[in-house]
Amino acid sequence: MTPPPGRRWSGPPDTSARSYLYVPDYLTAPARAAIEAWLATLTPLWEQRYSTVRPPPPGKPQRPLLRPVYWLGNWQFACLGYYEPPRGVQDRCVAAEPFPPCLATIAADAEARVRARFAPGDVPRGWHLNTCLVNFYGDRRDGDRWVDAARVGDHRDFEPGPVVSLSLGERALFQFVARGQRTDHRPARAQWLDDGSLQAFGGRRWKDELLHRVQRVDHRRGLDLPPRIDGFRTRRVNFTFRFVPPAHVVPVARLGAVALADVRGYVETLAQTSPFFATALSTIRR
Ligand SMILES: O=C(O)CCC(=O)C(=O)O
Repeated sequence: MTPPPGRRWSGPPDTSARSYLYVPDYLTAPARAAIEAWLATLTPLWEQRYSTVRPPPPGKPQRPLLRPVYWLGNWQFACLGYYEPPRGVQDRCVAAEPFPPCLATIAADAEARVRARFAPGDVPRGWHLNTCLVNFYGDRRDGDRWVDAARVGDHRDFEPGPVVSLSLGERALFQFVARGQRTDHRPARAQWLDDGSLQAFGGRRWKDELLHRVQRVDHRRGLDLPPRIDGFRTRRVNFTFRFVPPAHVVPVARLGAVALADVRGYVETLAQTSPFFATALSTIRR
């Protein structure tokens, strides 16, 4: 933003150049192999947008999310609403599995890169990457056709501080856009997120003023990434690392009754393959 003629700008400094990072070819071959081996052990969830045990909000039809997901650190179930401080913090972030070693190493390295580069004011006190959303992008089977579902609409990530994202598989067109901008308008910034790349962004401009989206994912390499997911073929996996203040992460057993009823079925499903959620389930069955 430029100051009005004849006036010195007294607003907050523009930190957008410092507080953005893109590292192509970030992932080494051994790190990739470890992540793919870990991915093969997962059973992602294909959540419904709203509760399946209560009616959806008026005028909002129930629908499945566009893609299967997995969360680490804490699980933000879509039916509880995503973490959105200051008001949307209670019963939104349910304690989940810790990062496996192959992702913990990357989170620690990414944190160090962010601290070394980003404007200090864009890294809140206590910020560390304790949450990860694993997004599976690909084609969904619809009867005897495959439908491309590899995109994410305009949104903000409300977790405080920088967000770091690691991409695997086909490259994705990631765009920062002004609010209300039509899809065919020029984005404020576009970045192809290549296979094995790391992106990080923080600060007012990237986190608060602009929205971001995944416009499309290439379809060039015929990839079918792990794990096997019934009715879905994955050609890109994205790991978005974030920070949720620990005080806002709640063990499943401490959820309020309504929230617990909303997520119990998901926790039962996760418990079939995740020792962490099997233990969590045993604490609510007593
Ligand atoms: O897949 C990506 O690159 C971005 C995902 C994203 O925007 C999000 O998880 O909030």
